[in-house]
Amino acid sequence: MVKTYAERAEIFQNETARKLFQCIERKKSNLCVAVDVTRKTELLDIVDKVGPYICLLKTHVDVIEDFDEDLIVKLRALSESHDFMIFEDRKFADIGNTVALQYSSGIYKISSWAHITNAHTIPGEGIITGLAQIGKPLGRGLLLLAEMSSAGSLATGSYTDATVAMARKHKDFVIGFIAGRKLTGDDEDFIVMSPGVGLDVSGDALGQRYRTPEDVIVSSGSDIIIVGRGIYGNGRDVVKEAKRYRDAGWEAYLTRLGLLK
Ligand code: UP6
Repeated sequence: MVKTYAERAEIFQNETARKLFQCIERKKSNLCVAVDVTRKTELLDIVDKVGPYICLLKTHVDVIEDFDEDLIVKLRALSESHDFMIFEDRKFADIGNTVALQYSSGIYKISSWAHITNAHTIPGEGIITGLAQIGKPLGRGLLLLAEMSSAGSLATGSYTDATVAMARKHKDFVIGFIAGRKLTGDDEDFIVMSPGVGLDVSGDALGQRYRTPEDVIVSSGSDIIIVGRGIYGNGRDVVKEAKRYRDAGWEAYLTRLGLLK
């Protein structure tokens, strides 16, 4: 039996995972929007527009040219007023001691504002323990990159399996995976977020590959669709596109539950 988001909100030890599932259920949205723009005002404008339709905002804070503290204050205010959580897609990839510093310090102080961040598993388990030292006391959640959407990704097969094994050892902090599909059985629960989702094109010129919400959620058992340029790219109407992807993601979820068709 496929569990509902509301049922899964009860299962997780991690506070961020529980809150995310509650938010998904409240807003009837499994849409995470990835806003990869380089100016603060542009980022805030898009987030304000799509905020009502998303459960999660994914940032790449290091691409913002005019980053300052005020951006974080405003993003947090939007996260409160529109009711969504924040995921900084930092893709940490170093030894535990270094990632702990990168997570807590420097210009961005990611751990102080991002509910969720993520890490590659290439360095081994120390990357999780390093990030957990900072994030766990704050109630944050970590996603492991078990697969990637880009062509020729090396995160496949035994690498993906070893990543799942690492997650199982840190269930209080690791809440799930970046992957194209559900990686575990129904007896254990991890959140799967899938990037590389688009309804109109099949890829970009730099190796990105797109699949539809139906494909990732119904056929592959993923939980959250991550959509970037499909919503804000090419002068698109961001509100219209956010609603379109929210509806497509929710319809796919209802189909997976057997409530549609
Ligand atoms: N992302 C991927 N694939 C991965 C992991 N992360 O595309 O395997 C991230 C990118 C980008 C977003 O860093 O922020 O998801 C996808 O954006 P797009 O929809 O505009 O292609």
